[in-house]
Amino acid sequence: MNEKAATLVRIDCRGISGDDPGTSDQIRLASDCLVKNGYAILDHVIAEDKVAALKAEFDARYAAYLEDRELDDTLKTGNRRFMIPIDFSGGFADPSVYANPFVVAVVRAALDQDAILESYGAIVSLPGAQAQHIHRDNPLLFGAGIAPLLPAHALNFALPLIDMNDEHGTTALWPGSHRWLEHDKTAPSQAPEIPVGSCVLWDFRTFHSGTANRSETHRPMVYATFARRWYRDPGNFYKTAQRRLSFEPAFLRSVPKGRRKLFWHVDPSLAAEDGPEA
Ligand SMILES: O=C(O)CCC(=O)C(=O)O
Repeated sequence: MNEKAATLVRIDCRGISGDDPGTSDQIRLASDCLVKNGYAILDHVIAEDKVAALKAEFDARYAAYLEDRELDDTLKTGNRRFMIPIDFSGGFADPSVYANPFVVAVVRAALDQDAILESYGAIVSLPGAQAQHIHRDNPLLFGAGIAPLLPAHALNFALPLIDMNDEHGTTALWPGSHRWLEHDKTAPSQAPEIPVGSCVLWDFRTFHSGTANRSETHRPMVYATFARRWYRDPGNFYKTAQRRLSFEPAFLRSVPKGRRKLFWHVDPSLAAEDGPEA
């Protein structure tokens, strides 16, 4: 663990044994960081060359989405910024991407063992995208004052396909804001650099905002929403053509043991079939 500032904790996953990451102190630290700060940064969760291959695949497959217009299956989330569905195929169907062992270990520690993968896609900021409005991913549960005191009910995972930094833009986060009723305009934010191979996880309640993309290239980041089994994102999927999870039936059969439960809201038999990783 390196500490840059009081609240900017980064977990280096290279030191974590892949056999049972759930038992590692580093994963516990990441989960504690989510509970305390509302987000956690995991470095070296995935090989950089794998992310480079994903970027090439993304550009080839989703070229039609790289324009400043909302389509039936996309959502405009800010100036020149869009949420788009990603199919579970090719590199995007690699379990080390959609259900990375380190990420799933943190998710299961911070939510529970029954957590699901609720939606999967990408957020793309186009060149020249302005800073996004400050927001939470959804309103507080029950719209109630007790909601900031509760344990997390959903987390977002963001895996940048190019470095997230001041030039390409990153995601600014307000530490501790998952415990706020309203945004505190006087509170400072953090705008962490997330290099290729690293990722950031944040509590659905944490205030955040994509920063401007000052570069001449688009900045895609893969996202996955992990949630408690009963929760469905009520705000970001209101158009008929939008897809939370997009896959061919064969995909579910390819999900390895130890990960199947992430999909038991779409096929309950997968929970019964699940077990320790093979
Ligand atoms: O683009 C980003 O860095 C954050 C995006 C985001 O929070 C959103 O689109 O809701």
